[in-house]
Amino acid sequence: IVKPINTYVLVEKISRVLEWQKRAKFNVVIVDDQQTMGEFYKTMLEQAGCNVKFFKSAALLFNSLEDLSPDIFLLDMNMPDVNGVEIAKMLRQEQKFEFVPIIFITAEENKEEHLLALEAGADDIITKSLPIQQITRQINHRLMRASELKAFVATDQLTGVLNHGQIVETANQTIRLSNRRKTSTAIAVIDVDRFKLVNDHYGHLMGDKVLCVLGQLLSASVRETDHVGRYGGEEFVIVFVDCELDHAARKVQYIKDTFNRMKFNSEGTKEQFSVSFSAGVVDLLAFDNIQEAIGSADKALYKAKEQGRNKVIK
Ligand code: GH3
Ligand code: MG
Ligand code: MG
Ligand code: MG
Repeated sequence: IVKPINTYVLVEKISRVLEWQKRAKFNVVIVDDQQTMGEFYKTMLEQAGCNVKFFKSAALLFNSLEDLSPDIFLLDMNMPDVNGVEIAKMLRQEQKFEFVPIIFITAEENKEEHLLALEAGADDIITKSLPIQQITRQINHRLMRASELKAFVATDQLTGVLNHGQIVETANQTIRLSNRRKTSTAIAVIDVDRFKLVNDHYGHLMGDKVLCVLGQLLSASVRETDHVGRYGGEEFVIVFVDCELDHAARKVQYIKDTFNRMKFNSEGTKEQFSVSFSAGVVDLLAFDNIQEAIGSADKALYKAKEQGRNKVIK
């Protein structure tokens, strides 16, 4: 039984008590058959800076599922048509939601029921009898952990840029978006020149250092909305969002010159040396998928290598 609550007064209080970090706008999906309950959590989380979608039944949720990319699901357990445990099972079968945290907020106190929910794929069970501050803190904690994990899984550990899987996925999303909006997006494939020699002359650790510096230089040189990833080995990819091919090529040329001017100090051989890279740049709009685009950028890159390296070709 839910007591009537003055949502707004309570929300005010909670936001002040929690001093919720607003750094990220999290997407929250709530499923609860009770309008008051759902709206209560919705308002509370919106006050905390989240984007919230509230559904009153499983059917309504599954109707919109394709368009959702939630950072967390908050599910009620007992609902008249399809209950929360069944919803959790179905969500866990979708690859897209495999790792999205599922929290049950429920009046159900029966531990057996809780166990079933956990087995269905839930991460936390929170009972509605808990103080509201406790509930919100638990949700917040789960969101923070999930976003840390997501960032960790997406990152290349040597260089700090996106890893192979993530840059490919991000580039594919960008292709779809720019095709729909008819905006220009360019992609650059960058390959360090004669990198094998760097390893052979100065050692693998020095090679790693060079890759790390290049990754940082690339990240620092592009816009916040662009994407940098390590495609593999000594190859990097940059996705220039909302950017004409010519502009992207000039930008890569500029980064190339900056990189080439950098001096590395080899402790082993007491030598100073510099490194160059070659790059191929193409317009993403000309391609349906990222594999084709990268293939074409690779061809341009190959030309740059043939023409003596330390070059950018579009
Ligand atoms: P090119 O100018 O034609 O690109 O010559 P290259 O020597 O750069 O090309 P090649 O593909 O022959 O060599 C790439 C080298 O990069 C070989 C591989 O051992 C090295 N490499 C790949 N990943 C790493 C890494 O994570 N760290 C280090 N230190 N070396 C790496
Ligand atoms: Mg209910
Ligand atoms: Mg290579
Ligand atoms: Mg190379």
